[in-house]
Amino acid sequence: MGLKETLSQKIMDFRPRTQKLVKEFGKIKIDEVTIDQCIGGARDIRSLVTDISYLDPQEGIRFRGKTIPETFDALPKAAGSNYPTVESFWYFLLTGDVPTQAQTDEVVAEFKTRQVVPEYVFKAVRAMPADSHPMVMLSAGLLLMQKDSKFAGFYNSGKFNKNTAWEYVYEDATDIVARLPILSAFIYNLKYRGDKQIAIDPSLDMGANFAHMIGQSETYKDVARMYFILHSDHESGNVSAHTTHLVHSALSDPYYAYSAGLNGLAGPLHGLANQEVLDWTIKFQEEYCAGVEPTKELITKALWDTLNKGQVIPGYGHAVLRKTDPRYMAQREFCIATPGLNEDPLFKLVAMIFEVAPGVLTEHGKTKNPWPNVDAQSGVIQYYYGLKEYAFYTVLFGIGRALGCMANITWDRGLGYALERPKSVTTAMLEKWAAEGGRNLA
Ligand code: HAX
Repeated sequence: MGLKETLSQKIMDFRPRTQKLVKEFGKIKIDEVTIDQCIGGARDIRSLVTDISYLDPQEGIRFRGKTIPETFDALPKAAGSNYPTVESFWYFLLTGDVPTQAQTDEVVAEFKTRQVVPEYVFKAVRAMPADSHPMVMLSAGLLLMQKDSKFAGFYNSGKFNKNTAWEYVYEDATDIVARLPILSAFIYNLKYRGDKQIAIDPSLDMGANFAHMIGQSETYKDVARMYFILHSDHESGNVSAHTTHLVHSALSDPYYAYSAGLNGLAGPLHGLANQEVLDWTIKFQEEYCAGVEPTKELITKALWDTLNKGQVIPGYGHAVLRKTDPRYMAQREFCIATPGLNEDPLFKLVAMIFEVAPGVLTEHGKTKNPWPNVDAQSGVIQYYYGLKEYAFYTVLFGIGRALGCMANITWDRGLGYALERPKSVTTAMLEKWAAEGGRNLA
């Protein structure tokens, strides 16, 4: 059975579970909301459902029940590599099943038929101001392709049917996942390589082809595979995933939805943090280490200088996690295991920051989590391989995050999730309920 048929079967089998929960247990309480959650970004309120990944504050992310090492271990590997193909991971995220090599090969072949980005997109992105941020180019380039949306076509056909709508989301989702690396490589070459474009190599899997299209080395193929998988999904409450889910809940098609998700990813408290980490680290080298080796004392001073200016330490802290992000650790292990990279001064500096920053942040006393997140480590690897243009790093994140966001909205439609519409209250209402010791729910 191919991916779509397997997915169809899974969705049909799953539907009664969601339907039963709503019908028989719909009024069972699973959470309550406090004033600080209401004002403080809905933190921790259990009001989203996804079976694709789960983020435990202590353990970190599990994709379909598997930790990061278990996921890497279980999936079929790319030819000649210890890393799985992104395509096998896509199959796994969508279905929860580890694909066989034959099933993986089918997805690889399918991506090739879907990955072609229309010429008008390149033309339009080329016409954008040269100093546009690459995330603007990515989001706009994706949105331009909306006219090809199969979901929108189905909706407008007059034959729209809730039961089969997910199939059209799946079609768009797969097109988007396959096309984004091509669009991103185009943006990279346009902005940073004098518009010297490299054609798709149809013999390569997604990660390897991306490396090829941005003129990268053999080793970078694994970097791309690892990076896209690690950044794919972090349950549904983070800004990019939640935005995508929210926008799609209005039955906006996946192009609208993920373009919006990318705009959220571009925020410095979210995906753009990887760019900020490199910026902070390079500036630290320039300002504090001119002619001298970085020391823990210098790093401590630089961290305090940043905090005393009222700024955050990029790459540290997390809204859910309360320990070092396993995505940070997976990348750190890659650095340690890669000859050359493990001796790289920037990696050594980031490793030294890892030794110092949690203590400084704990002493500072504000953040609930003084440990590094995924963004604290990812830029160093890119920089080492010659991707020194760190404004591009969030684009790489965006390619990976598409896997999670697109798998999630395919399931959203499969299970018929409702239009998202939380309720607002006024500050005066909060003040009244505060004075009364809580809202009278009777
Ligand atoms: N440096 C300094 N202060 C920090 C901090 C950091 N790295 N992380 C949190 N704080 C501060 C917050 O600004 C907040 O201060 P105020 O009370 O003055 O507003 C306080 O600590 C409490 O925050 P928190 O509850 O621990 O964290 P939040 O859930 O509010 O925010 C963030 C989580 C990730 C946004 C936050 O830790 C942060 O800004 N980190 C730096 C930016 C970053 O690395 N972002 C990437 C996160 C991972 C991700 O999504 N990647 O895409």
